[in-house]
Amino acid sequence: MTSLSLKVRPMKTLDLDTPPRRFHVVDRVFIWESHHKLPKTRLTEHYKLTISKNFVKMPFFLNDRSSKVGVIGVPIHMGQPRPGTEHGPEAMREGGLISKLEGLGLDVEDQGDLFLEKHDEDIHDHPAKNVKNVGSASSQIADSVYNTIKSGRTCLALGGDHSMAIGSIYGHSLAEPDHVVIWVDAHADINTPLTSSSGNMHGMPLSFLVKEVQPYLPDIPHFDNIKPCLSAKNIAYIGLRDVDPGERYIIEKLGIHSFSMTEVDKFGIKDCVEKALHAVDPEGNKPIHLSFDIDALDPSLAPSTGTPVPGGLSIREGNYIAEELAATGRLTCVDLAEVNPKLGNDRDNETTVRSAITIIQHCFGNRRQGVYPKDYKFPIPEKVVLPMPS
Ligand SMILES: [Mn+2]
Repeated sequence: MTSLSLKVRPMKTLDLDTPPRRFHVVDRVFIWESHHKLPKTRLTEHYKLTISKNFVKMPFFLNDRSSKVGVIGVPIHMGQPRPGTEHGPEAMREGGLISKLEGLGLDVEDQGDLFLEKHDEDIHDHPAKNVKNVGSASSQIADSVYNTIKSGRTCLALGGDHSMAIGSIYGHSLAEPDHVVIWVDAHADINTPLTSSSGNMHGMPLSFLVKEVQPYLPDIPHFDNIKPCLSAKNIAYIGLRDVDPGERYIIEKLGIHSFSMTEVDKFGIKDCVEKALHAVDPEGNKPIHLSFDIDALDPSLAPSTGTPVPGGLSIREGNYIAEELAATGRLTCVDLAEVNPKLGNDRDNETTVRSAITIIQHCFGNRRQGVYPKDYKFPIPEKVVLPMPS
């Protein structure tokens, strides 16, 4: 067995002859869940340990919640004008998502697609389009995400356009009021109905959710069930590269943490993820909501999406974000938005769905170094009994 020396904050060093059996990582700090050498009274606490460089050799196991996933299909398209995002969940399932998650040793409960209420008569004189449809869908999504998280599962919400995040983040907040949000996207999606030039609500979800933005919103009918539930300081963006003037203004005014592609280029993805996690939750103990817009990735990796912007994240950067968030052990809800199988040709579709599935797998415990499930049995040959020599 490897010998490890672990520093327990603030000052004690433990010399261990065996590595910890289970652990998870919080912002580069490992929380070690149990070890026979610790006095019993102290086992109830979580020890914060700085870790030796040997950590990559240790097994990575998911905790209780992260090993159980509840999948919800959110076939919403009313937040934007291009038909097709309602087929996103179906495309990801057909791409083998569920069996790939099960292959990671996860307990997966696929709840199917939400049957979203459809209102043929929406409101036409509001600066935001389809408020009635998006409003009623949002409360359905919120209920479903709330129930999934309350049942002890990590929620995976498959979009659907990004207006889905109104409901998923609000539902998450009902279950875990303390949660923080990492928003990975080419766009900031924090337009108010008054700053948006298109009126498409997939560019506005955060404006309805952030408390400090509320004074700048006009009345939004049919949104009575959705309440602002986020503080500006609990959001961090990664991947931005197409931000409207009103959005940039509000990001600066409220001091929202933002790691645009410029910061990704300048500091590298490792620093951006580390800083983003630290910015939203310096203590490293809050539940995390990842809202991942597939258009955060470069269009070469995700061509089948409504608003592609060149110069996006590589698949390595996307996977890294996902791996690091999973490693916190605090990822409680993941949105994967804006896959639109009606855009582009078959090959574009395949590429987009493959990228989306890869990102999701890394959110749920897959690691590029390789993984094995907790109950993995290494095959050994049956014992051969050799005849005794006569
Ligand atoms: Mn988006």
